[in-house]
Amino acid sequence: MAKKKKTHPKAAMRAGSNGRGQRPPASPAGKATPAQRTYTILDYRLEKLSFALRQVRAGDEVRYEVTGDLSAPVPPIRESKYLSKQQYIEIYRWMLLNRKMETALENLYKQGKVVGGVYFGLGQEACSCASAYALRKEDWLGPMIRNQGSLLVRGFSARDIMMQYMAKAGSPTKGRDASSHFGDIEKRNVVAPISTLGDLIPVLAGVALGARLQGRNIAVMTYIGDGGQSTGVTYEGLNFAAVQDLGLVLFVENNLWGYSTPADMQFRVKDLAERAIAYGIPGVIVDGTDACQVYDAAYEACERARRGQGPTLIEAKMMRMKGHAIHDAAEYVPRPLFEYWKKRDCIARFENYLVNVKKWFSAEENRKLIEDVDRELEADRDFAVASPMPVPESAAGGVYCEAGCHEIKPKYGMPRARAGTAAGLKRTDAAVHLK
Ligand SMILES: Cc1ncc(C[n+]2csc(CCOP(=O)(O)OP(=O)(O)O)c2C)c(N)n1
Ligand SMILES: [Mg+2]
Repeated sequence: MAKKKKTHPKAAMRAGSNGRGQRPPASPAGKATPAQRTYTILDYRLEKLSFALRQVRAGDEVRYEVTGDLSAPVPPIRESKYLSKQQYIEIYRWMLLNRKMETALENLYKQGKVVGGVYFGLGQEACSCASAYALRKEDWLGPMIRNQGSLLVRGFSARDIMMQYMAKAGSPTKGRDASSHFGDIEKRNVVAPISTLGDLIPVLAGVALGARLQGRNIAVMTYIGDGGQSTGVTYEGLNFAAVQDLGLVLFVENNLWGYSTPADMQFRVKDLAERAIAYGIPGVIVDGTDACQVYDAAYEACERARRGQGPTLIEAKMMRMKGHAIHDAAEYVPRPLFEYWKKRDCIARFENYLVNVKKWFSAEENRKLIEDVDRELEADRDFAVASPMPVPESAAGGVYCEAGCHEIKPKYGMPRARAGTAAGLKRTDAAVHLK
């Protein structure tokens, strides 16, 4: 006899978690009473998500169901307060390149040309590209593995990224790493992704502190997922940045899944931006599929950072439209959720906005731009495929310290530190601790 499917009592308790629909009202009128404090979270979205995921267990089987309304109309793009027409088009181009490069990588993997796995940011291109676009040359970026679009915006080419995935001799790590663990601390100001979730946060805070010691306030941007934000080091790094007023711009990429764990089983707050309250820093929510909202929030946070006013936490809500990596078919994701987010595709909506809503761009110009991206990508892919693998002897290089390889040069000037007695503090150059 077939087993009757039953909802596990714990699962039933979890239904609609993240506090949705479970909070007591602040007061009968919905306003705070004198005994309650209120906090503000800036919310740029034009659509509030009204669904939740619930776990259903039947025997050994665990699956997820969506509860709530998935029929809402697709929201429009929110006009940017800061972007020029030209900048809109540039961001659109980066997003296209990001997506097309990942499609090319998927094909290269299927052709057996990729060494290791491939990680995708499908559906998250607006978040990667429009956020990094807000950085200036002197600022710093610490991308995570899905932020390949951020790497493109920051000056790496699709060729670099494809060569890296194919472990080619000419790749950024010369064939030593088979995914995106590479950066550039000399020219592009990019810290390599760190796989240990959350560790980029204190590292980037340290970069901001380093610049501060050298007399500058810069913006340092990094990302953490809905899963990774639960790590202890996220708290430590962000709290340190908050206390020191360091210019950290932290994008919490809430793409609803951490591996196969839905966000509803990862945290109880309604919005991850609420975490900012506990750090004593501004929290902002954006629709991560709207490049304008992402850019505006990033721009404001970067400006704040450069004024020396400290970190900002920006929660970008979106959906990881593929599995964790290429090996993961994401069978655990309820299909209607994919359909819902497919309608909210960040590139299709942005394209429609530029061509049909703003009419800044004719269909013909759009076609030319797409062809141009395709041409660039094909040339990069062909170059990457044809380029050689590292010679075996090269594996011995870079293992032991070579002359000058541990020398860290100050980037913005010599550190300035206070010296002297408490009564008569004066500013001096103090490079001594760097030696
Ligand atoms: C400290 C730590 N714990 C666990 C892992 C293994 N791990 C790698 S990615 C991942 C899921 C991350 O989910 P999320 O932070 O939501 O990012 P997403 O993949 O959705 O972008 C886990 C658990 C890790 N890399 N580091
Ligand atoms: Mg996630």
